[in-house]
Amino acid sequence: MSEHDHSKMGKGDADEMNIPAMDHSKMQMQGNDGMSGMAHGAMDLSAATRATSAQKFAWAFLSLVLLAAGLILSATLVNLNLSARDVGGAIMPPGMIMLRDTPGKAMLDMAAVDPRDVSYTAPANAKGDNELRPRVENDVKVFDLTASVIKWNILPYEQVMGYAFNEQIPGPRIRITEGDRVRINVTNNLPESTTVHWHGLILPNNMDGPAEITQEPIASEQTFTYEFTPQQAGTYFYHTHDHVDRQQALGLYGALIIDPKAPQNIPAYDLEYTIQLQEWLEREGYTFPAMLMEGGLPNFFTINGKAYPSTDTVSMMVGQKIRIRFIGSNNNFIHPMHIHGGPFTIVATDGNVVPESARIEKDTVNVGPGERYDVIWTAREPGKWLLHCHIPHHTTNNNVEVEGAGGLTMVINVAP
Ligand SMILES: [Cu+2]
Repeated sequence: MSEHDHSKMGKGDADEMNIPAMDHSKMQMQGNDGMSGMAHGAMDLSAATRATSAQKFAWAFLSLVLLAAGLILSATLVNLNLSARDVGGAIMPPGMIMLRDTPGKAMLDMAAVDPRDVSYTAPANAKGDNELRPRVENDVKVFDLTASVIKWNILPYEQVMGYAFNEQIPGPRIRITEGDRVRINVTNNLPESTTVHWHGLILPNNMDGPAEITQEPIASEQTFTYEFTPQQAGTYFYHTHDHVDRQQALGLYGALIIDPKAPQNIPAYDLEYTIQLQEWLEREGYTFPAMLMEGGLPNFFTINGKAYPSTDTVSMMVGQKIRIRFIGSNNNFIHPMHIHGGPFTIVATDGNVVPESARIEKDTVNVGPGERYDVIWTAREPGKWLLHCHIPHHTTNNNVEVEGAGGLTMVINVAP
C-alpha cells in the first residue's frame, strides 16, 4: 500500500495492520486532563519564581540609574549642545580632541576640505607659482585672482584637496616694479568668505585685507578690487586674511616680488629661485588644514606645492651665485632651511636690504611664518647639493624617506 492510500484507510485496514484505532472522544478527554494538569504545574512553578513588586521596582530603578549615568558620562566628554546645524557633515581629523567645550566653529576650522566643493583637478605634473601677466589699463597693471577649491598633486601618488588662487598652489607669482600702480580683482569661489592681505606692504589701510577689521569679507561668488602703488622693493607675498588658520594652511598664498626702480646694494648673482613652504595633513583621502593643535599635525611638507622628490632641481655651474628668496608662507611651523656645500649670505630680510656691514654668513636660517630671507649662495664644488629643512620629520613624506629624503628637500645640481 502506497502512502497515498492512507487517506482511504478505514478502521478495518488499521486493524489489519495492528495499529489500534483511535478513540477520539477518549483522546479529547485525555488531552483536556493533560493540559489542565500542565497548567496546574506551571502555576506552581511561576509562584516560586515570579518577581515581587519590590523586585520589579528595583530593576526598573537600577536600569534608570544606569541610563542616566551613561548620559551624564557622555555629557562630561562631549558637547551635547552641538547640533548638525553647527557642524554640518564636517569630517574631523583623526586624533582631534573634541570635548564639551569645543565649539562648532573650532570643528569647522579643522574639518576636512569637503570633496563636494572641489571645482577643478589640476594635472598631476602641474606647478604652482607661475608668473601672472597683468593687462595694462590706463597705466595700471591689472591682475585677476580667483580663489577656489582644487585637487592638487604634491607627489605623483599623493593628491590633496587645497584652497588655491588661480587653480595652482602656491598661487601665481605677481611680479611688479617699485612704483607700479596695481589693481587686483579678487573673486571668491570658496565655500566661505575670504580676503587678501599684501604682506609687508605700505598701502592705504582699507587695501590691507584683514577681514572684519579693514574690510567686509568677500562673500562666496563675490569680487573685491584692491588697488595701490607699492613704494617698496623686495620679496613679499600675499595670502588670505579671513579664516587664515584654515585657508592659508590649505594653500591660499602666493609670491609678490617687487623689483627695484634703481639697483639695490645687493651683491651680484647669476640666477634666482623662490621657495614657498607649506605643511599638509592628508589622511585616508581627506585633507585637513595642518596646524599646531591636537590632531592637526602635518604629515606632508611642500616647497612650491611639491614634496621631494617632486620638488624642482636647480642647475648651476661652479662659480655661479644664486639668490634664493625664502618666503615664510608656512602657517604654523618654523623651518630651519639649510643648504649643503658652504655658507650663504643673508642680503635681505622681510623685503628690506641688509646693509653691507650687517650682512651675516650662515648655512641655516630659520624661516618662521611670515618671514622672508633673501640669501646668496655660491656653487663652490660640483655635485648634488641639498637644500632642505633641518627638522628631519619635515624631510619625510608621511614619515617615510623616499629617494633619500622627502618633503622640504630639493637638489642644487652643480656642474663643473
Ligand atoms: Cu621644517
